[in-house]
Amino acid sequence: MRKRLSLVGLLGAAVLGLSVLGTPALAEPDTAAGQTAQGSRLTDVIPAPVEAKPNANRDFRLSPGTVIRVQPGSQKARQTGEYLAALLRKSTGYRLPVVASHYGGPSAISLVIGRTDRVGDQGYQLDVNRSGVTIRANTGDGLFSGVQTLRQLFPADIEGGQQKWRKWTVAGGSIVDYPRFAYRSAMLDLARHFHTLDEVKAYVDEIAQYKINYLHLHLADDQGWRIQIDSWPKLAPVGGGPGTGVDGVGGGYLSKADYAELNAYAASRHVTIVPEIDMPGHTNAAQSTYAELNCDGKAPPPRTDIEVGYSSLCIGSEITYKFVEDVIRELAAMTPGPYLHIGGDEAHATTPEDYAKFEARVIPMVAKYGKKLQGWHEIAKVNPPTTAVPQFWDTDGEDAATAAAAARGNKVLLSPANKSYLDMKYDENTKLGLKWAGYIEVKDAYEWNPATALKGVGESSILGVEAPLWSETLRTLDDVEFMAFPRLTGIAELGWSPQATHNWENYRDRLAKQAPRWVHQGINFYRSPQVDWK
Ligand code: IFG
Repeated sequence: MRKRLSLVGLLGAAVLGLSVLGTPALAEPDTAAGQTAQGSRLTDVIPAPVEAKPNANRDFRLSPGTVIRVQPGSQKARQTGEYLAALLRKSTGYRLPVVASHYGGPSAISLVIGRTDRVGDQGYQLDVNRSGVTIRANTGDGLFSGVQTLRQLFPADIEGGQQKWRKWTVAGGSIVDYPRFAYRSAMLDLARHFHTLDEVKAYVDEIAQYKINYLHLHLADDQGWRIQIDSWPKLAPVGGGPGTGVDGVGGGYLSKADYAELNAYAASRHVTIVPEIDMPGHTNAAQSTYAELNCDGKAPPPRTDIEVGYSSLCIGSEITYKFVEDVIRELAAMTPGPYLHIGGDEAHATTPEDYAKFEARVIPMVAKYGKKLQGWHEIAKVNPPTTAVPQFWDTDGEDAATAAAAARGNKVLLSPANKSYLDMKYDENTKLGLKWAGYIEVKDAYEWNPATALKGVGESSILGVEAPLWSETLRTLDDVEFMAFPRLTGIAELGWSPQATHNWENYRDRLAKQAPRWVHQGINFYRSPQVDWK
C-alpha cells in the first residue's frame, strides 16, 4: 500500500543505526491515568466500544521478545495473528513471531477464538495487562474487530511504514464490545469513474480499520460497465473500454480474476463484497454496447455526462431477460458473499407498470442463483420477498413503500443521502462532489440516529447503515479519501456503537486523534474546521 517515507521515519532509522549497541530508555512523560504518551486511551477508540474500563496499573509495553500467540489449530486466529504481526513489525522492527501455543510466555498478545460471553458473533473482549494483551471472540470476525481496536491503542506511530525507535505502550484495562447493527457498509461507484483493483484494495484496508464489514461496488451504470461477463463478452471491454466514464476519462473494468482477487483480499480484512448491477434504469453502457438490448434495435451513443433517469432496458423484449439472467448467473457464481444488489433506482424512463413487470421476472433470479437480494428502496413498491433488503437513499426520512416492507418483515439498509452520501460537498468551498442532497459537514454525517431516521422503520427493522460514494466527480484515490474521511468514521460509529455513546463533543476529540494515523497511512483526509486536528 501507499506509504510516504516521512522525514521522521528517516531520522528514526538514523537513530536506530546509532543505537544497535543498546537500547537507552526513552523517557516518556508521565501522563494522565490510562493515557500513555501519544498512545491512546481505551476511550479514544473509534467506533466507541460498548464498555471500556481503563486501568493505569496494567499498561503493557511491547518488547522485542513479545510473541503473538494463537490457540493451536485455529487457522482463523493464525490469519489474524499474521495480519496483526505485519502491522506491528513494520514500525517496531520487532520479530513478533506468531506462535500456536496454549501459553504465551512472559510477553504475549494472545488471540483466542472460543466461547466469549456477551459479545455475539461480531464482538470481542480485550484485556490489557502488564504481561500482555488477550483478545477473545466467538468468531474470526470478532477477533479481527478486536485487533482493529488494539491497533488504535498503540501510539499513532504504529501506523508508520518505517521502523521507529520508541516505547510501544498500550494503556491498561479491559473492553467488552459488540456492534449495534450487524451490517456496516461503504459503497464505491466504479461505473462513473473506474477505480483500479489496487485503489479498491487500499479503500478496503482504510474502511476495515473502523469495523466496516461490507463493501458495495456499483459496477454498471449509464457511463460504464466494470465487470467481465463471459456470455456477453463485449460488455466489459466495450462498455468499460478506454474513454468510458464521466468526462470520458474513467475507462477500465475488473476481469473475473481481478474480482476474485478483490473478494479474497476483502475477505482477509473481514469485508464482504456486494456487487451491484443497476437496472432497469442506469443501463446506457450495456445498451450502447449491445443494440439488441434496445427496443428500437439501435444502440444509443455512450454517455460521459452525469444526467440520470433517461435509460431503460426494453421491458417487453425477451432478450432483456436472457441478458439479465446471464449477468445475474455469472455475477452470483463469482461472488462469495451472500448478497447481490440489482439497483432499481431512478427508473424514470420505465413506466410503473413496466417496472413492476420487470422486477417480477428479475427478483426471483437472484434467489435462483443462491443469493439474497438488495435493491434501492424503489423496489419496495413491487412487494419483494421479505428476505429482500431495500436500501433507503432519499432525503425526506419517509417512504411509505419501504415502511410497509419493514412492516412485512423486510430489513432495511439505511443510506439517507443528506446524511451518508459521501459524494456530497462538505460546504460551498468543496471542489469535489455534488450538492443535490445538501452540504454534509462532519457533524451532519455524525449527528443522526438510524433508529429514527426513517418513519415507520424502527431499530429492529434496520439491517444496518451504508455510506455510498458516487464517482461523478472523483478521479483518484486521493479524491475518494478526501470525500470519505473523516465522514465515513462517523457512519462506522453509528453502525457499531450504542446510541447512548453518541456525543459530538466527545466524538470530535476522538476524531482529532485519528489524524496522525491517517498522515502515516497517507490518507488524504479533509481537515474540517469543525475538528481541532492533532
Ligand atoms: N442518485 C443516483 C446515483 C448518483 C447519485 C449521486 C442513487 C441511488 C444520485 N442514484 O443515489 O446514481 O448519481 O449523488
